[in-house]
Amino acid sequence: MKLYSLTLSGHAHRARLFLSLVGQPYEAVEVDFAGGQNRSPDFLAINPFGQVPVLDDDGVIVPDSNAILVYLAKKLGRGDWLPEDAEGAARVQRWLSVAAGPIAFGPCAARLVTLFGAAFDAEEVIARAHRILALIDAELSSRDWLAAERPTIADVALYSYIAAAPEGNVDLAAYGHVRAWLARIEALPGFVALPASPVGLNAAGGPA
Ligand SMILES: N[C@@H](CCC(=O)N[C@@H](CS)C(=O)NCC(=O)O)C(=O)O
Repeated sequence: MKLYSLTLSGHAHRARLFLSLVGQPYEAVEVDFAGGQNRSPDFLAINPFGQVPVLDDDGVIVPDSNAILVYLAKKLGRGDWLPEDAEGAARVQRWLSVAAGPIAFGPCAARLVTLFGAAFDAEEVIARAHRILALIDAELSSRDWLAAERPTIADVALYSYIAAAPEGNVDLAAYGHVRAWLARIEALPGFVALPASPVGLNAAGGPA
């Protein structure tokens, strides 16, 4: 398997994290965004959206981080990470939607402002991040994992941008249940971290 990736991308990290958690060997191909490779004809042929991550499983091309998580869980027969039953699958899907919605437009967008100078309204995306974090914290007050009695791809999908939220000036201090859940994910065998960047609340010398 080949994964087209970008080291600092939280979306790509979701895929790398899950590949590692399930012990699936793969070749990581770093896409040169600064050089415009994601807009090159070759890359647009595999993902017309010009985005990473994209999985190439021996010619089966799967763009989109959440689609990759679903594909891998199904392909590798990992029903422990993605339940087969209707209720279990729906519980997971609910959180994949959260990952593609309020997480992408909240903590992910806030980090894009500090890390890449994205033209979002920082105050608005930070406020959006806090709204979804408060909801997730309440959900995690009564259970260890988001969608089941054990970790699923729902936890993988939400992890990266919540762990990196301080880089977008989103303080996690008020969300004790979320921080405990992050630590549970980080303790899983095969966990790999999203490389830290010294921006936002993690900036050397204070918030930036
Ligand atoms: N829905 C996609 C979003 C992926 C995404 O936004 N990737 C960013 C990097 S974090 C990207 O490639 N952006 C380049 C662009 O949109 O031009 C997914 O879940 O994979």
